[in-house]
Amino acid sequence: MIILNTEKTPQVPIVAILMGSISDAETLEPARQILKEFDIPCELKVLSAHRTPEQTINYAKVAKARGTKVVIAGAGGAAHLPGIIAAMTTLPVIGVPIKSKSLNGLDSLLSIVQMPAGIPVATVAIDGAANAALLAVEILALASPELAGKLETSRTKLQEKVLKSSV
Ligand code: RP5
Repeated sequence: MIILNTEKTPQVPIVAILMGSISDAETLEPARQILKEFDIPCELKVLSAHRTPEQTINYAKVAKARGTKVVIAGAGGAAHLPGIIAAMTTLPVIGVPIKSKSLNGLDSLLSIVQMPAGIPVATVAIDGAANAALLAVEILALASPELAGKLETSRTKLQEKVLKSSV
């Protein structure tokens, strides 16, 4: 059973939200919001596969031992961050391709999605931070009936919202 929010002890980041640059933070904000709604401790960190390769590798190497269960990694352009994280840990890694200025995120998408066999990165849509967080919740819910229940409620609310939007 995954232990979720414990107020008295320092929070282990159950989900790590990593980004290649602070310029990605706004795009990844929906992921932070959703994890907050599900009461899942997370931490946000800027780590670049290219600009801070050693720190990135070191972070990935110890993430599992720290208690992190899922990594969300957003990056744009030559978006190697999710791939290098996935290479250095067996934690599930969810990649978020960030919309880039020059190629509208197609570069980011292809960089993240085309991983070689053996090192998976679950890739969501361009700027798909919300789905990255929900996928992380779904993974965590496998070991948490409480979270699974919250997910069911969330789906029901979504259905109601869609049905109500009909005119
Ligand atoms: C990538 O390069 C980042 O993930 C970001 O999306 C992109 C541009 O970074 P900045 O030049 O805005 O720092 O590493």
